[in-house]
Amino acid sequence: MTTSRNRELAKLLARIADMYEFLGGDTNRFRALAYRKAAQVIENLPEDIASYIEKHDLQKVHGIGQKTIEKIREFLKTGTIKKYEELRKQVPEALIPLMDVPGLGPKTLRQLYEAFHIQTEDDLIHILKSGKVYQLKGFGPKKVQKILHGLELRATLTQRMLYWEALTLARTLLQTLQDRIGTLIQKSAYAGSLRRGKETIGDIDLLISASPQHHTTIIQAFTQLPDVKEVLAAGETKASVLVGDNRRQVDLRLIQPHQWGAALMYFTGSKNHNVRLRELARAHGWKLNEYGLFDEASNKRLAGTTEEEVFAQLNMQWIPPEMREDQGEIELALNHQIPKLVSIQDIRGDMQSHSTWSDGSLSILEMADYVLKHFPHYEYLVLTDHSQAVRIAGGLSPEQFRQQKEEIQKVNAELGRDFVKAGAEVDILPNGQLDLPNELLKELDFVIASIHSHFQRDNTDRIIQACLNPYVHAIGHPTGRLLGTREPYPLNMEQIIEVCAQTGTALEINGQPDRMDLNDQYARWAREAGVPLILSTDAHYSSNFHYMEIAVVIARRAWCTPQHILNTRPWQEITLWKQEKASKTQTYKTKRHF
Ligand code: DGT
Ligand code: CA
Ligand code: CA
Ligand code: ZN
Repeated sequence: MTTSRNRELAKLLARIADMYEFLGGDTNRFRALAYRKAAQVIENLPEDIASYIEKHDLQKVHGIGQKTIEKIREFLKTGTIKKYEELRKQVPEALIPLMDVPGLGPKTLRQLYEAFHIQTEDDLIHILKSGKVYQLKGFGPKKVQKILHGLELRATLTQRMLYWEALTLARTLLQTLQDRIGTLIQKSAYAGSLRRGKETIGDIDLLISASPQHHTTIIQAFTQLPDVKEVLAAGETKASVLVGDNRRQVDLRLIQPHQWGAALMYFTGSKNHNVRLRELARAHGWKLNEYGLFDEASNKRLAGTTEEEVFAQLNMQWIPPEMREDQGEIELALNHQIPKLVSIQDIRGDMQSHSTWSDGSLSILEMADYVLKHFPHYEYLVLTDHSQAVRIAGGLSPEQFRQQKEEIQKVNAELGRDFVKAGAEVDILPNGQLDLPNELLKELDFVIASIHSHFQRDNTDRIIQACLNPYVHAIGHPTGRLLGTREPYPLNMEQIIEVCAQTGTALEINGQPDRMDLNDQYARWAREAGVPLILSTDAHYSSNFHYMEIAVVIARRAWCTPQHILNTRPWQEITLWKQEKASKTQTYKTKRHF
């Protein structure tokens, strides 16, 4: 089952709505509403739109108009909607992507466009900063500040990609090359910040090892890949291109097979890590570069075919790429103390996911089916729908959680195993209290508490109060940041980690591509303080379950072994851990007279 097409279509329909709204007028406003509604319906369909539209009457079941349905069929046939191409020509091109910036909807942009004829982002920033904008209705310093801040945050992501965007792009490109000229390729890999698992990626660095006689053909195949928009450079052993609508830069370097290991190390970086390695080599009278490890005096080649070989020659253990940041890993490798980092194989289940009961797109059975098919080694899936305070996400009342538990039991009976666990993502209210009573929390298999409101204020106390509840097992997306759109709320993370350690509360590493929350640095602090971590995807769509890779990469950058991650344990052990957590919390509260 795929919903990526649904999302693409939903985005396109929402864009059409944006265009109509920007153009303005009563008829257009009405059209915008219709398209926006269709976008919402399609985003939440339980199955691919192509098969869904054949089985169901979209007009009768969802109230989508005939005209819109025609557009959907057009998309399914052609991959685009002509009307959209028509409409976007009537809107200054540079303004279209700005419609996603918080505080800058299509209506606000139109207002600015009509008053000041802005055509570009620079025009907009100029007007906002000049003060002229205050003549307009509804524009005060607060709103202007918000927009400017949103534009700044956006800029960070137009210059760099999210980890997941880069990873999927790199894999697609390598796979296409493999399909087209696979027989010429000996080895291929992505290197650079992507291989190290950084949260944002400047450009993608691809390496291919192949016999020199094939280099020209490979470079040609690379520059002719389907999504290449511009070739920046193409030489004999390297090329740079811009790919896709976002024009992401991808560099390719061709490596001779015997130099593969040295090149992979060199182009993986980080720069600081490489500097340290070269120093170590020099101390032996050797030199290390992208071609190999050589004796300085005789120029004799000592190693270079594989990374392992180079590290071994330097008397070191192989270092996982996620650790190559010169933060102490070199010393560990010299002492043969590199930890065995957690991998996706160690994960026994997903700890946060949403079904159609709240804002997810799949039923509980569909979720379980998908997960069992794609992650056959998982032993459990924790369902954590929202609680009632989170209205826009269709949060559940205590009564609904109890009804949901019955459905979970039915699904588990059908699966013949206790696979789905009844959890909740309980909202931490503004006053720090929880949105569900303890009587219910007690009955649940796992409770994650998260903040979904009041992002401006310092939320340390709210989170600490949640930790003090014996039935709260973990804090979800602890900092609340959204890469590219929202800063973390003010938080004293040291204090939170301390309280988590004392009360036995776990912290989540949320694998959503724009959350990655906790980040690597905080996760490292948490690990060092003995705070258990849970890895989760926060899945709302079937494809989201694959975000576990993201959570794992953050944990690896934090040097976590399976032991540091709660969901590497069988469920029975988690049950025992929950009791431990409850009693630890009680002890802490007694000691502190809470
Ligand atoms: P990014 O692309 O900004 O996210 O970060 P990286 O780490 O991928 O950096 P990038 O693409 O400039 O280079 C990839 C790797 O290649 C980098 O981590 C280390 C290596 N490298 C590239 N250029 C140099 C250089 O001039 N000197 C050294 N020592 N290493 C380099
Ligand atoms: Ca790079
Ligand atoms: Ca590069
Ligand atoms: Zn949440």
